[in-house]
Amino acid sequence: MTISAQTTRGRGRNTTLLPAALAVAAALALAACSGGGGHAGGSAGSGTGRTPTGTRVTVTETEYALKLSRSSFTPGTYTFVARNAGKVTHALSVDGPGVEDAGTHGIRSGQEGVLKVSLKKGTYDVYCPVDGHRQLGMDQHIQVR
Ligand SMILES: [Cu+2]
Repeated sequence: MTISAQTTRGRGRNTTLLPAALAVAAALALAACSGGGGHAGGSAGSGTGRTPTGTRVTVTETEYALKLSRSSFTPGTYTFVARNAGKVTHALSVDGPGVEDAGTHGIRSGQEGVLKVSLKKGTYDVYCPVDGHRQLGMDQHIQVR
């Protein structure tokens, strides 16, 4: 991913010299911040001044299971959108390296909750913090690598 981004920007650099070089430096700084994990949303434009929202992951919640829209994760920013497709109130929490007790409020049936987290390499626990739901199966481990 990083390599292709640099190649694209490298072409621009040949046409104009100094401003383009500065733009490349800025772009690289931004790329370093966002961790290079999620190219889905943001890398198309110049990127300047945009707040990265990260890779969107939909989590469908039912009684009593979680279904994630993606199974492979690289370090970076993620926006988890928890969709309650069940009948009782659920919520979504993420726990792991650098992320402690991050969670949504209670999400009623048919509604959505949003949780933005920054993931590093390691194992994270994605679960529903409503009493007993985690033990009933609303619990998934994800590997970030
Ligand atoms: Cu729940």
